[in-house]
Amino acid sequence: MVSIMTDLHYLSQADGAGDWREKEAKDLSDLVQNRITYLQNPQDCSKARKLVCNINKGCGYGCQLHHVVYCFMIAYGTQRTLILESQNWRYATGGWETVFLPVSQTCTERTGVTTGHWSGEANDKDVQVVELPIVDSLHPRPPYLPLAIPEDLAQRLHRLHGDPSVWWVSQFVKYLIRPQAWLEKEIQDTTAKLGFRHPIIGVHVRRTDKVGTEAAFHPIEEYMVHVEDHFQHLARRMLVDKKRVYLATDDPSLLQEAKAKYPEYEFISDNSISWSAGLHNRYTENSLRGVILDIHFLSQTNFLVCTFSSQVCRVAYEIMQTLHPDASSHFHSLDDIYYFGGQNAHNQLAVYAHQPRSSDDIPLEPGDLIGVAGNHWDGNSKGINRKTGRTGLYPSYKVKEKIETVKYPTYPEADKMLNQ
Ligand SMILES: Nc1nc2c(ncn2[C@@H]2O[C@H](COP(=O)(O)OP(=O)(O)OP(=O)(O)O)[C@@H](O)[C@H]2O)c(=O)[nH]1
Ligand SMILES: [Mg+2]
Repeated sequence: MVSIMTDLHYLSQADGAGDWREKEAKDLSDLVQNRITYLQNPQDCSKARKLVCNINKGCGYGCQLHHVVYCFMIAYGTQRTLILESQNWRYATGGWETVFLPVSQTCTERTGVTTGHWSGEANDKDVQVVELPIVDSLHPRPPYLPLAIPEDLAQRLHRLHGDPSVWWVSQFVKYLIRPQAWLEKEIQDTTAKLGFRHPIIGVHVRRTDKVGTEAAFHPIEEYMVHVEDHFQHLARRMLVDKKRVYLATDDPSLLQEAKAKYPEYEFISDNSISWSAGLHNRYTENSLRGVILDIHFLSQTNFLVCTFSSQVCRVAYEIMQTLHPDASSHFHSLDDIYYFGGQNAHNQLAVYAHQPRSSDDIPLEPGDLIGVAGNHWDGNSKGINRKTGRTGLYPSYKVKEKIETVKYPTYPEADKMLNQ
């Protein structure tokens, strides 16, 4: 398996295909970033159509960032400038701009001639300022939601990336998290202070309030099996001078435990960040700095081992996509498959027939539509066959992803500026 993966890696670089991928990834990202920049900086803010999004969803940083991403995707889909309200943010009363650049240079006021709550793109046509609720109470639901991708980029994305849906999400994250100067410097200083260097594998261990309620407890040993596996994989194509692990966790006792149990590894981690991540200190500016740094370093690793039930790791995985042409396979999740909270159905298409091997299995016929619920990471996935209505297990290799495309508006004015 490892040798096939290594061959595939080298094949992907052969014949200049690697250079093509690098350029195509950059071109696509530039295209989308430029469109977002165009949308966010209307010449006359008083006339601009706006979508208002308040960051203060009652949840953690990863969840709130995804909430803003969801707003942004609908803003892009309805061609409205996103107005981000973030006063009295639970992490920083000063708001979003205490850490990140404002989402617009020219238009941050929500004022307008008419204002209304979201009631669907067509109904809101003549309303200048539309307020968006959290995705959980969104009605009607527009087509502009993950995991769909825009039709005008679909072909290129399928050619470039192993998971175009994540790539699309990652473009909004990329724009949103452009750091303020102090944060940029903080990231550089911390990189040096911690001795963050490649190759390195990122491990995120989500504990405290998550365990037993929303996710199961996973001992460090479970993560390290995959860390060791992947270092063997890396060693076939690069020099692994030292097995470095970037450890991010909200459990401050874990670093000592990991060091004691795995002396042949170098654990890079700031224990004071873990202390600041506990529920009692969580909603503070110091903790915000910590989680931003942890996510930054996780995204910079060669490979991520974590639980995708946590938005912290899903954000890191998304950012990782903006740093490589295709990092869709650079992770191992101990629990969920990738998802976006509030997403539309995640479907797959059966490509091979399947006869049940036991009562846990469901039959498949080529062409059947399967709503996937999860991957058991043992060769099987669980889901519902939408044709037969039966729920159960099936071999993961017998299906392929069905990626929905949505007709998003195009941005010819923005694209023209890019080509000049
Ligand atoms: N610095 C740091 N903070 C963390 C870490 N894990 C969790 N946290 C904190 O706990 C919060 C968890 O809330 P969310 O970001 O919504 O993520 P989650 O709880 O894992 O996922 P959901 O329950 O699905 O929202 C984070 O935003 C951080 O504030 C970690 O590894 N490092
Ligand atoms: Mg949470």
